[in-house]
Amino acid sequence: MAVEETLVLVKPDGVARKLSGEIIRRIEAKGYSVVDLRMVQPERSRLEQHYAEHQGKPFYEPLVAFMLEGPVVAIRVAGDRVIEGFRVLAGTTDPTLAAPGTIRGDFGRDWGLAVQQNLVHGSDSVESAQRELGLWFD
Ligand code: RTP
Ligand code: MG
Repeated sequence: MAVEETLVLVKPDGVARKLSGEIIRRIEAKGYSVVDLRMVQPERSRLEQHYAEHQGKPFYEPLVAFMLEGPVVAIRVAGDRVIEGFRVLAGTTDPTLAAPGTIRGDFGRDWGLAVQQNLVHGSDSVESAQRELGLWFD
């Protein structure tokens, strides 16, 4: 057993489309535990820290602008190998390419929307999870 914690964000598109409950349902159906949860209207500085690794990339500014469009739901999720496991539940970054059965594959929209509108974020390593959980939860 490798019990881990990860940060899941329901991004502004997921909140606006009222998919937060469905996303939490899938997390719990997989057997993971919701340990903490809050709705946040992030300020730019928090997003700059969250996405520090992407600064300078072409999609960075559109990504930050998109994340400022509305509230996000931040979820602390615990479970065995949950960091990797949630990313499998989410599906690959581009919703067009995400497999059916995944959150992005089932609900991600293809009609002219940018890749950043992909419903969820999940931490990608133990180090990222610790850093991101510290950023979104006190
Ligand atoms: P996330 O961090 O949100 O869980 O997603 P990820 O690991 O699958 O993707 P990552 O490479 O970390 O990128 C972070 C977010 O930036 C947006 N993105 N847009 N080419 C593009 O327009 C592009 N590439 C990435 C997505 O919102 C992605 O989730
Ligand atoms: Mg990432």
